[in-house]
Amino acid sequence: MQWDQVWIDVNVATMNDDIGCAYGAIEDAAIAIKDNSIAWIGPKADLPEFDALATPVHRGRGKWITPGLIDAHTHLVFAGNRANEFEMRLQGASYEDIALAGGGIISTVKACREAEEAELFDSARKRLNALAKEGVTTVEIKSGYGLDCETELKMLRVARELGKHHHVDVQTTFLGAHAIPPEFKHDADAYVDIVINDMLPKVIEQNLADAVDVFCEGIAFNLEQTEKVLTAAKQAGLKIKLHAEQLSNIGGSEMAASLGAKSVDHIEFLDEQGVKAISNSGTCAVLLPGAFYFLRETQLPPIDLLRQYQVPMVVASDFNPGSSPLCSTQLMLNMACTLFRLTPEEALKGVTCNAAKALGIEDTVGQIKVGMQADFCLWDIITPAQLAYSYGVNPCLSVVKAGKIINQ
Ligand code: DI6
Ligand code: FE
Repeated sequence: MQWDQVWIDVNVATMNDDIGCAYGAIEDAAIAIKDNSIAWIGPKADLPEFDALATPVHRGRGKWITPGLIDAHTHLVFAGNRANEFEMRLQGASYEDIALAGGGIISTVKACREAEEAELFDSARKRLNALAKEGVTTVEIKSGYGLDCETELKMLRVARELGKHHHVDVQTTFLGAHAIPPEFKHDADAYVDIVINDMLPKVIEQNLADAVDVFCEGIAFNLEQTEKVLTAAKQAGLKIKLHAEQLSNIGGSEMAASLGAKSVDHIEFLDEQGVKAISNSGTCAVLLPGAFYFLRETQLPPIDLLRQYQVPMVVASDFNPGSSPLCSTQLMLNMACTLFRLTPEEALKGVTCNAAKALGIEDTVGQIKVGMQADFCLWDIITPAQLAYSYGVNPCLSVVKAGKIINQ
């Protein structure tokens, strides 16, 4: 066998369901890499003979390997911060009160419109570095703090550039319909027309987005407006997803499911009918415990129903300056378990195989399986549950991205 590198003395949480045990675990395993992909994975005892003199062999000293982590929902590109609103909320103002008074998303919009592209890039790169150090190898980044054509395109360009200059793969999402901009305060429909007829064609022409998202909510876009945007995006061949049922239930998830959305995100207020709908359409449920925690929400997402209807559950940071200024995918593993009562295995699926599904990239990443891209992390842990159990001392020892060992 001719391989580019081999890993031995490792336990591997493949996250491959076909293996038929928790975490798809293979203890005392070996992994062989060829041309950036997994060429062989299995018990070390079964490893075919290979030219050990010509092949770099890495030893994991009995530690665990998992797929590279995937953060499937972030708003990583933004300017400024909203610490003042945090203080207001601690004095009793609600997230919705602040948004309705012209703060919230709109205050970040003002900062982003003023920011130079280079400034947005530099701050976003720092955040991406923080995620990468924790083992993230793929991240989704949304626009949505521009709300005018120029700034939305600027945000997406920054997100695309980050992907080109960083080992972390970036999936970009156009979220032009994130909030109603002040200029259209009394005519949201006119803004939706601009999103569809002005912004979306440019986003597509410049190949700036892999998917389109909308904030479907009482304080943002209604069902009809949301459907228009998602339908236009779908017709243009883009993947679609939705911020839905975060603060109330207005049926966004069901509508998104009927259009074949990859995911519905937040979904604290999703009911059984909605869960059935997303289950039937193969739509993933993206859980965002950071926003739940930071906004001190009390309505829990319907975890038992999601389990009952076998909806793939995803865990993501929703990293953003307003509702989840918590730049840590590892922290989300812990919060998904403590706040939402996911098992550590469910949480880890949420940042690996299921996160890949939500992004529509499950054929290349999210599991350690022959033929998939060689994206994985070596962790200083003796049981996979430790990834969700403890937080603060980063257990990430090594990151391999597309077969390359990353020094960071
Ligand atoms: N829901 C959220 O939690 C974020 N966006 C959204 O639609 C919040 C974004 C922000 O407050 O800046
Ligand atoms: Fe979000």
